Formats: sequence, structure tokens, C-alpha cells
Amino acid sequence: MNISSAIFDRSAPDLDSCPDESLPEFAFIGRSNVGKSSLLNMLAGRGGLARVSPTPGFTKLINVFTINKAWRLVDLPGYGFAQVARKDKAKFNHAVLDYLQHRANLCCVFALIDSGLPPQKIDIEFIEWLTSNSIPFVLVFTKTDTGTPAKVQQNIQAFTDLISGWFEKLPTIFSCSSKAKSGRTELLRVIKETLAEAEVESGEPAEGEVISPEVSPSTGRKVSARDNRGRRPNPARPW
Ligand SMILES: Nc1nc2c(ncn2[C@@H]2O[C@H](COP(=O)(O)OP(=O)(O)OP(=O)(O)O)[C@@H](O)[C@H]2O)c(=O)[nH]1
Ligand SMILES: [Mg+2]
Repeated sequence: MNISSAIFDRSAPDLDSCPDESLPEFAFIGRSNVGKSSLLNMLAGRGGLARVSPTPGFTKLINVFTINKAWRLVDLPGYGFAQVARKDKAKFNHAVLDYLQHRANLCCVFALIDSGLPPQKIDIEFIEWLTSNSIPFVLVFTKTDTGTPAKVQQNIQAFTDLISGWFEKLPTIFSCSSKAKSGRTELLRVIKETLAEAEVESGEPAEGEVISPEVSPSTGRKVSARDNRGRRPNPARPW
């Protein structure tokens, strides 16, 4: 897929400050320092678009970028840094949780895991949370340049072994290295296919079918992301 434009839209402190839901979104989530911002830059083909730092916990806001004037990449703050882990629960920024649960135009989450490490409890718990909330995601193992292919494969296998029982079919798994510039084509293909699916499924309305306006029938006011509480992201949503 050709990326002809990549433009910073805004840094949002919470869901209500995010742009309207008119464009499909793909978000990057994962532990602090796992390489979310770097991966976003690699996919966009723009080195300095999202700020990258060796300091964990660097991205603190919901950073939104518009690609090809048609869809968005969303760089989220990481979890697992300077946050007290509550008993058996991966705790993370409330705004991130709110975004992931209630953003109706969120098509797919790229859940990033460091391929250089054996399975981390906090990552397993987070993937469990994504799964139990029916949030659509793919797994992306990052920084493959930091280990031997055998070690990377071993870590991926150990991780998937731990979560495989939760699924009839495992989520799609990718590996990448922003440093070695690998994995870009495969991840852009996911975006392309998801966008195509959404377009096909949201095609012309059948005869007599009424396309629901983004207005609540009960209140008459515009439906906001917050009203989606309890609804699942729907890739077939007419954008
Ligand atoms: N070796 C290697 N280093 C990487 C790779 N991707 C990112 N890094 C480095 O890892 C550090 C963190 O990268 P970021 O992209 O800022 O990570 P992040 O997940 O956005 O971090 P937070 O915003 O703090 O949550 C930086 O020093 C990057 O240069 C990779 O593929 N390989
Ligand atoms: Mg970041």
C-alpha cells in the first residue's frame, strides 16, 4: 500500500478529545518501550512522525495521525511503567482503556510484544483483557533484530502456548523490527484488507434499509464515542 500522506492530527488526553469517528482507526498498544511509536513511523514511512525515546513511558497521550486522508494510526501510551500492578490485573492508563473499549471506529489493535523476552505476566494479562472485551487485535512481536531467529521463535511459541486455550483460532501473529525495517509489508496488508472488508460490508444499503444517522433516536443528539459503552467495535460500520 502506498502511503501518500501522513499528518499529525492531535494529542488527545482522553477519549472525548479524540477526533470524530469518521475515519477507520488502527491503534498500537503494548508495554512501555516495546516499540509502538517506532513501528508507527515505519508503517507510515516517516521517521519522525511519532516521537520515539529510549525512556519508558514516553508517549503519554493518545496521538492521532491521519494517513492518506482516509484512515488513522493511533499511538497509545504504553502500560506497565510507573504504575502499580493491582493484584492479578494489568493496570494501565484509564484513557487508553476507555479508548480501546469505546472507540467505535477502531478497526484493529496492533498488540505489541517484545520478541526478545520470554512471556511477561503483564502482557498475558493485557491480551486476556483485550480478548475478554472482544476487541479485534493482531499480535505483533517487535525488535526481532535483538535476538537470534531461534530465540525469537522460542519466545513467540512460549507466548502463544500460554494463550492458545482462549481461542478457537489464534489471533494472527506478525513479527517485525523497526530497526531492520522488517514486517512493514505484512502489517500494511492487514490494514489494507481490513479497510477493504469494511468497505465491502458497508456497501450500498439494501432497498428499504434505513442507514442510521449518527443521532440518537431517543435524545436527538449526535451519538458520541462515550455512548458506545458496551458496544463492540464493528469493522462493518459505514464510515
Ligand atoms: N533494536 C531495536 N530497538 C527498537 C526497535 N523499535 C524501537 N526500538 C527502540 O526502543 C526504544 C523505545 O521505542 P519507542 O518506539 O519509543 O517505544 P514505545 O513503545 O513507543 O515506548 P513508550 O512511548 O515509552 O510506551 C527506542 O530507543 C527505540 O529506538 C526495534 O525494532 N529494534
Ligand atoms: Mg511511544
